[in-house]
Amino acid sequence: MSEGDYFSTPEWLSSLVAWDRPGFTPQLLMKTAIDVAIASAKNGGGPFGAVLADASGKIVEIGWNYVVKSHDSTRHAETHCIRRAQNLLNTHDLGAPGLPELALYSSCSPCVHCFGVIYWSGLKKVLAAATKEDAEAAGFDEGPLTPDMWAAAKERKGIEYTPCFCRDQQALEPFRVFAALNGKLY
Ligand code: AZG
Ligand code: ZN
Repeated sequence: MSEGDYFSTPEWLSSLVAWDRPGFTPQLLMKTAIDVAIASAKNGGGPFGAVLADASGKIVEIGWNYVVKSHDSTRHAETHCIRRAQNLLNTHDLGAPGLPELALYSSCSPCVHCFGVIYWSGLKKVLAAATKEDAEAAGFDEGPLTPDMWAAAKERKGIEYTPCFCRDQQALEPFRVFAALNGKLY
């Protein structure tokens, strides 16, 4: 399968992630999402990463931004992670009874497109490090997402959103790496 394939994991990412190891703290899970974002930026992807973990702190799936390389405007990190997890777990509903409680750790606040994907994914817990403003300062268009939309997602679907989680922890490094490598903005 090619590196651009949706469901395969390139070597430059599989070796970076500690799969199947419970006990990761939320801080370590976010660090992993940021490390995925940095690796993505260094390997021709966009500077965004996401990790889906269960309540024991075990990584279930990862996603990274590969919009430009894969000619796919929907291939944002969070959307990629959710689609891979749904494929892995054989369900369209990541909140289905019988599944472990799952949380999405994103290196950056989800854009309006990923917000929509999260809304219908069944996920109930989302944490993000860098902010919409950080992504926009780096040149990305995050779309017209406002805080009241997260409030509506909580009210209608019970989705808990935690912004600025570990924002101090290297959260801007993916953007710095991407800029230093003259990554293509879109
Ligand atoms: C993006 N924002 C986030 N959070 N994630 C991605 O993959 C993106 N691509 N463009 N803006
Ligand atoms: Zn997005």
